[in-house]
Amino acid sequence: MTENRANGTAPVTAPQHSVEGFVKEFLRELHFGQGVTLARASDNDQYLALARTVREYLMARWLETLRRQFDAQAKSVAYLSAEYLLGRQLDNALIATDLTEIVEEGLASLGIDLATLREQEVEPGLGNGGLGRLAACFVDSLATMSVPCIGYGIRYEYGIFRQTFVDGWQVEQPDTWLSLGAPWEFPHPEHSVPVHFGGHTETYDDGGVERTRWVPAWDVLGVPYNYMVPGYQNGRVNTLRLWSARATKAFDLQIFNSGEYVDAVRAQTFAENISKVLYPEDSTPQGKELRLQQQYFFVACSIRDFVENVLPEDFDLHDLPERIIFQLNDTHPVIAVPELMRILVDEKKWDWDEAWAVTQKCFAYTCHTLLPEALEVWPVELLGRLLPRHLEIIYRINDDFLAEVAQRFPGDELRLRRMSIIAEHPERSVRMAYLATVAGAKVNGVAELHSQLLRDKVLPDFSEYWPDKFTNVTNGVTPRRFVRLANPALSELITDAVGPGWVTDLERLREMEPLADDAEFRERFRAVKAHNKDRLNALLQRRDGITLPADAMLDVMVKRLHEYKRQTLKVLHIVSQYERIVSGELDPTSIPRRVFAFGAKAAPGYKMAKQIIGLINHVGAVVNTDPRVQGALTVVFPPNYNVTLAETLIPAADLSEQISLAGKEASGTGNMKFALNGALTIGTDDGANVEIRQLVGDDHFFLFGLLEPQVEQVVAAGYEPSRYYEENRTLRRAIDLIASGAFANGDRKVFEPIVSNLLHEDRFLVLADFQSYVEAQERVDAAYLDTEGWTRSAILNVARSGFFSSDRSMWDYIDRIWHAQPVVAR
Ligand code: 26W
Repeated sequence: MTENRANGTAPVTAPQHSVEGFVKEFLRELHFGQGVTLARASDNDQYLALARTVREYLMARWLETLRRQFDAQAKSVAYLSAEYLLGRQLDNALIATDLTEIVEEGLASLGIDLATLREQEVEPGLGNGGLGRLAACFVDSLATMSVPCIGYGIRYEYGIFRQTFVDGWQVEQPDTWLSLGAPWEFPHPEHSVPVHFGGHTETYDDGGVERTRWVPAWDVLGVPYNYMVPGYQNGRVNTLRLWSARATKAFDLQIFNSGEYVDAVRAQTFAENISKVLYPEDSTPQGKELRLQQQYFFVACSIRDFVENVLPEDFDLHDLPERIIFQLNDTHPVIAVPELMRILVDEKKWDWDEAWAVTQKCFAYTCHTLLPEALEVWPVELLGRLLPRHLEIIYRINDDFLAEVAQRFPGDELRLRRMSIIAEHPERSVRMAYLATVAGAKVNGVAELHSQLLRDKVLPDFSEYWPDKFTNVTNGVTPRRFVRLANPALSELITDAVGPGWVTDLERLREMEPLADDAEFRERFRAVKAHNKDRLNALLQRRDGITLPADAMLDVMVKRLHEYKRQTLKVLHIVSQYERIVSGELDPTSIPRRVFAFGAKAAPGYKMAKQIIGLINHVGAVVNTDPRVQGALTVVFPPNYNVTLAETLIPAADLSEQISLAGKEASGTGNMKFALNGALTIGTDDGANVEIRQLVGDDHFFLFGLLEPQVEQVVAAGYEPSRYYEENRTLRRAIDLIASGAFANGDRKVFEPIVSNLLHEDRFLVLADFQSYVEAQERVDAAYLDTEGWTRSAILNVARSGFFSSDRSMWDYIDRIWHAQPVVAR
């Protein structure tokens, strides 16, 4: 694909959809693409040739999609996201093209095992967690639904760090995902876009009108890299366009002129640093200059690209809202708002009001958090230095907005101060969520509870001011990757039960409900779980040398390590079970054997999170080897949890841990993946757990903990965690055991920060919810002993979770926010 605008008929045909057609093409790629013979080809050569062969099958569809879209002049969704956590591409492309069997057979005829080649692919980990994975699910759904969408983001050279453990402590390694070749990307340096930074602004007289121009100090080039986003067996391929920073010619000249050649070459990398590395912070933005550079870099490229390359040449920008909606994935791309204003007002010379009217219709904002510390603010000093014109534009937007508010609420000074986009304390800064809310046509949260709290707690003045602007779209996950691809055995069972249509119409899972009462079906369902556990066991052995005990309940908590998610609550439960066993209070043969599996990365600078990882590993080392436990409890923590590991871990799980403090987890999406794969949830009334429980039913969900309004009350009454410690013997003994150094070779200092945080601060009410959690876990144990009852619940979890397809989320966005249409084949 070379030219966005091209609408000529491309004489491109896919290779034959047959074993012979595939083998011929594969060998051609191996010989002419990789330059090796089969006899000499490494696994990596074979993988690269395979990837290129598979993408050839997608190419004609991609070109045809572009042509159709151009002809239809339809409205497109431009999803602006600083993160896309895509996962491996090969398998997804294979299921999208229905090539899996052909490829398996074709490779086998050459003596090659498809599974071996799959393992070669390093997933593009261009995201931190939920928000990045959601973006990947959404672009998958839009392609599958034939809705025109272009995903815009950053091609980080280093994605999320690779996590290793040294003596149980997290050590980060760089993620070199590009080092062995990147067969899924299409670079287009000829479509590079310049992006400017720094400098100053000046006004000038433009035939009697005073105008402003920005005189930037330096610039970089954004090089687009295109990725295919194949729809599921629908002949459609959308585009994900990620930007990579390069030094510009002008930039080169300026520094090369100084005569310091070697320094000049080195300085060039300064520009290229912009897309060098993904910030591994999750939920706590650090306000770093490079991060703001990244944000502006990718949105400036994206808007320029859409306006100049995607739209027809003679396009009247007044009609922009009919052709585009820029969806802001959290506040990270919000600088796009003043950028579009700058283009319209400074470059196109429109009136301010005219430009603002169009801009307000082109953006919508999704908020993904409730933690106050996760709401991005940029110091005015920094913003003004890096983007002086944008800061002026933000000031003007704020002035106009506050003038409007003052008219509606005369004399209400406090309200103006509360609603100002510019915060004065602790330092003058721009509240990006407020800017997004003022500029966006719609603002949405990501689960019912979250959207309600967003209205009532985070943006109350704004929701009072614009009640209709606020809406909810509950998150979803793509059934292609998280059921069809990740769980082939369950997929086959479901297809047997309800036919193949469920993959693109997930509510059809409902038709399975009656089968929960069918003993034979339950038997088959258990066989699927057992098979998936074997598959997980084999992977963990290969990957980490971990062996899982046979016939154990698999209890899984996988998500970023964050205090609000409360991995410590889970640890306290494990330690307490262990303590009760070794003290003789609990007979280990009286409870179902359990494997506690963790997966979690901690932000490298987040000390407490790293401590908690150390604690989990150290508890595991003791519990797993104590003979008194008799194998009743096993803790496993495979390092480097990522999308690829999730695909094997989630289908094997019996129990899903969703135990955040009520009111803190915006939605969660792992919770949905587990339910769809037949795990039961133990969870608080938080995020999308609320909706999961409503749908699957209370009898098939283990609810515990304070409800959100109760959390408020407990905190307001002056929460004292030490009281729970003193009053609850089980809790006290668990904490005392950690404090004693039992998990640190007797060293009491190692985990002292965790203990003292729990006893004296406990921001996330771990101790307050402990008893309720333990009781819920007792209900889990009892339920698990009733094998038939448990299986029935698991089947009902699958059957009733169709709502959590990201296809449904996309229809909701289309209805409530985008008003875009699918483009169907003509
Ligand atoms: C570095 C700054 C920063 C700040 C916030 C980075 C990343 C964030 C995100 C908002 C964190 C995130 O991923 N949020 C998650 O979004 C998911 C998708 O909507 C939700 O399911 C999770 O509940 C929410 O934590």
